[in-house]
Amino acid sequence: MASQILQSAPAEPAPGRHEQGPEEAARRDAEGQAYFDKVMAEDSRIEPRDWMPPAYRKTLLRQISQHAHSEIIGMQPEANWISRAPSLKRKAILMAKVQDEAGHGLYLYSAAETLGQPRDQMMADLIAGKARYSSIFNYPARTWADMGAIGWLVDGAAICNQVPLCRASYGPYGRAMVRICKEESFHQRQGFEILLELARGTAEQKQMAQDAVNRWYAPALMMFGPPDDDSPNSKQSMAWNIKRFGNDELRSRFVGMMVEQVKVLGLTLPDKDIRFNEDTRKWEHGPLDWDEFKDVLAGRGPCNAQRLERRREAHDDGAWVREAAAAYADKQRARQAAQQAEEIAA
Ligand code: FAQ
Repeated sequence: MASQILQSAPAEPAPGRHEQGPEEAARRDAEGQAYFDKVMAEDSRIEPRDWMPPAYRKTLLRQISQHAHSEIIGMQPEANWISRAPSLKRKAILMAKVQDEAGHGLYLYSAAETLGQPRDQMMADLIAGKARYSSIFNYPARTWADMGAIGWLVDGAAICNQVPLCRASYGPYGRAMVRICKEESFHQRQGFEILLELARGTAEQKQMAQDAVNRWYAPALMMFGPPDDDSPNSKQSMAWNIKRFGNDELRSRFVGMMVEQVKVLGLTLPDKDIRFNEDTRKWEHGPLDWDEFKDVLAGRGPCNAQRLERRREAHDDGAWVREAAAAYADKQRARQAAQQAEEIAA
């Protein structure tokens, strides 16, 4: 079904065909809109060269680029602990995890580029402080137990939020999410295992694990975004089959998962109001500090300035790599062109 639809997809005009008359442009837009509506109704997929409403493109670019930036900035709290991990094995695991996050950023920047935004521009917006990234990465990682809490709670929340995105209506985004979610599952397990080992260790180690869970719990719940009543984008994103569930629904599911897992850890969640509402069949949690969330989004979180500064330094430090890669690509192109010219002449 999906492939049948895609075969008849009206494409964006080919390069050089932009100077069409207003009538042709209107006809193309009407055909494109009809096709787009059909894809949405059939819960199928839009691909990069298909016609799409400008607002759909803009929403996807917003969400995918923010998501990519989150993965890249999200490397910092954990990268900071690689050299201090308590054993060679822990260092190797943490290094692999942080590298995975870099990979996620790359898949997502690639997906965003298919919407027409150059990667350089996205990166420039991030380092200029104009782009958003997830609120969660503006909190400090104070102890080794924070590596456990980040893996268990932050990657756990990311999985809960992102598994439904594997079915996002935009093909490149949905496909990138499949691999990302598989890797996030490994990340969550490793975080859980760090906490489990600490929780089964000395009284001090158990306390360190509990303290980390206490500090990361509420920020992890806020990762799902503002309550539905205060979420300007959810309704349209759900109508376009980008988001499949509202922020509150996913937050409630996450709380339900954590309630069970924390028992295995022998720790507690710092929330005395958690309960399962038999009438709504949903998990409920205590109040969250949405003023703090807004402050973090406005750049006033505990680590906002530090995270951006580090990102700028890393960008500057990487300039020679980008220059070398560009010079290599130029050389390859020149070599190929010379080879082709030789073949034609022969
Ligand atoms: N942080 O109308 P909504 C990870 C903004 S990856 C910052 O509800 P929407 C892996 C939102 O952008 C974590 N800003 O928005 C990892 C909007 O502002 P705008 C990232 C937030 O898009 C683990 C405004 O508030 N995951 O953790 C946040 O429908 C460990 C109104 O909100 C994704 O990006 C927030 N938490 O729903 C990596 C998943 N929440 O743009 C390293 C994909 C909301 O209008 C280490 N994204 N805002 O100016 C999504 O699912 C959605 O974009 C939401 C927000 C759910 C984040």
